Amino acid sequence: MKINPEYNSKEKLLNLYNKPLLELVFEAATVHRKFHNPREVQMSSLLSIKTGGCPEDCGYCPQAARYHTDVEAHKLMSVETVIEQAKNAKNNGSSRLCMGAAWRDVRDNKDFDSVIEMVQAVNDLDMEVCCTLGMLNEDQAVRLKNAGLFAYNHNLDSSPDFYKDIISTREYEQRLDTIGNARKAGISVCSGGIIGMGEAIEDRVGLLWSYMQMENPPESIPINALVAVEGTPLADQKPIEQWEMIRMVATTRIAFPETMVRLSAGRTKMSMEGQALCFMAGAGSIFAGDKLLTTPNPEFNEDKEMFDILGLITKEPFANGEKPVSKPDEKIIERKRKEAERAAQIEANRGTKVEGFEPRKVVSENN
Ligand code: SAM
Ligand code: DTB
Ligand code: SF4
Repeated sequence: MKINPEYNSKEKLLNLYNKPLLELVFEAATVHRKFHNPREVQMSSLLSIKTGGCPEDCGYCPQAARYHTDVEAHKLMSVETVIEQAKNAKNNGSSRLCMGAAWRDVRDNKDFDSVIEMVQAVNDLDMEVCCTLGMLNEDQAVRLKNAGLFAYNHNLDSSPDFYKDIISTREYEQRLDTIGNARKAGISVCSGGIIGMGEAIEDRVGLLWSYMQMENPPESIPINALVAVEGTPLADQKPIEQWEMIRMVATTRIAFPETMVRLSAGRTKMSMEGQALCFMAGAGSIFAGDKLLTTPNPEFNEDKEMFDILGLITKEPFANGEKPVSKPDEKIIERKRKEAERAAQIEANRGTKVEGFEPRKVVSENN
């Protein structure tokens, strides 16, 4: 049962969201227990592999170049640093690593080759690898899949209507296309949204309704509360009450009984009791570590204490799907072959110095 047939209209979903809170939590907890082990919560880590400087205008995002925030633009992280960070995350109990890039879309260049190598390396560590890199075409999705990518994260963020108030540089339809491309390549889909951006409750339900209409709804739905960042258009947005987060998690759980509902951004503003109700209502994962992509998250020790107090246990990797096999990437092999050929040619040129003739010097390999 990918979606719950009892809630087959927007109106029914809206009534569900508005149910007396404890009734809603009880119903969600009942569904949760049928399909999941309620003690298990997955710890995932986020890693910003390419921070800031993004050309898009997502109103919530501190990484958009056009907003004046404290986030500085960096170039792509090295594969070695990613491996080191992934090992740290694994040692701290994370079974999944989500690598995020502040890109509008993926380009077929050396940076993408490096991301392919990152995916292969993290998959080799027996962690679920997730990427969120912006828009993706079918070929790129296939390369990621072959590298060993477990999931692709691409959020619809809100209802189609409210989306237009938040983002103008990318259409809702384009987001659906990217999700479709990941799906076609056989990658597990992670897609969710943000509450607290000034949307109506109908928009929260509208987001869920978009997923309900999919032939294959996401295996994973992250629910974020807006982290209002100074310098972004949504900086002065009033924080939502944690009851709203609990309602959104519970409604998502009931509507998508088999899906992993992730309690994502916004936990620093929640109490342990508020988070406990989210776990009760079906949240099966948190982001662990003191940083999300660029904004703060609860300290590792705080979460450890919360797990101990609530009797939660961490979820093992690949409980919801087999570990992908990493295959060699043809494009990288071909690029490395050409580079080696060029290097050999340069070497050979050095050896064929003819008396009275100076061979032309090669200034840069990238020319
Ligand atoms: N650039 C890629 C993209 O937009 O698809 C990937 C990275 S982007 C930061 C990933 C997601 O993080 C966004 O779709 C949004 O849902 C979430 N996000 C970004 N800024 C946020 C904020 N201030 N509060 C809550 N969620 C946020
Ligand atoms: C998702 O839905 N939430 C995560 C993950 N997918 C990539 C990102 C949250 C980002 C919060 C803002 C920041 O730290 O920059
Ligand atoms: Fe860029 Fe993604 Fe931020 Fe939008 S959410 S501005 S696409 S990094």
